[in-house]
Amino acid sequence: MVATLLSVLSAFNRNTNNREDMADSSSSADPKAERTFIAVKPDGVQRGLVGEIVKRFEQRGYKMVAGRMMWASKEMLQKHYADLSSKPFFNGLVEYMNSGPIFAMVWEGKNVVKMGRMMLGETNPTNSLPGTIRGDYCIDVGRNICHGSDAVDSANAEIALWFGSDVQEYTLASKPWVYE
Ligand code: IDP
Ligand code: MG
Repeated sequence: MVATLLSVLSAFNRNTNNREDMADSSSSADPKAERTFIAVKPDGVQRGLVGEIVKRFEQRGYKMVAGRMMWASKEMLQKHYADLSSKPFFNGLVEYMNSGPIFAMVWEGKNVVKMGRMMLGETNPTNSLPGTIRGDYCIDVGRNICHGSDAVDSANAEIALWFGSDVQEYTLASKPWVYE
């Protein structure tokens, strides 16, 4: 009886700690557990670039902890892009993002928010260097094929919006070969 109670208590503790870890996964605790929200936009999906974009994050050594094909509602996209609601391109942006399915992902690893943005390139593909995703695969700002969170806080908010807590906790076998 006592043993059962103790094991229930310790499971409760583990769960509580997990929730704290998840909420705080991008900052203090483990720098290797920083997370970012990356999405292949409808044009990237239609152009067959999902695999290419996934490959680049995998090759770098990052860990995918969530990934799903989704056709986002306009309401969802208005929430996701709320900070841009006053921009003249806002309605067009929501239409574009709602024009087909996207492939939404969460990637985890050291500095993944900043590195993810560098791997994507500049917002306007014509300013993106070759070698970046936007610099290699697109031209117009309104068809820039991928999204990446711009800061740790916005990443956590976007992950919560798109995936809630449906993110996988696991260790990649390659971890000791990627991190010293
Ligand atoms: P980001 O995606 O690089 O973070 P944001 O400024 O957050 O860039 O803009 C969100 C998205 O809105 C861009 O990725 C792009 O699809 C679209 N966008 C940004 N600026 C323009 C513009 O001037 N015209 C049309 N679409 C734009
Ligand atoms: Mg942005």
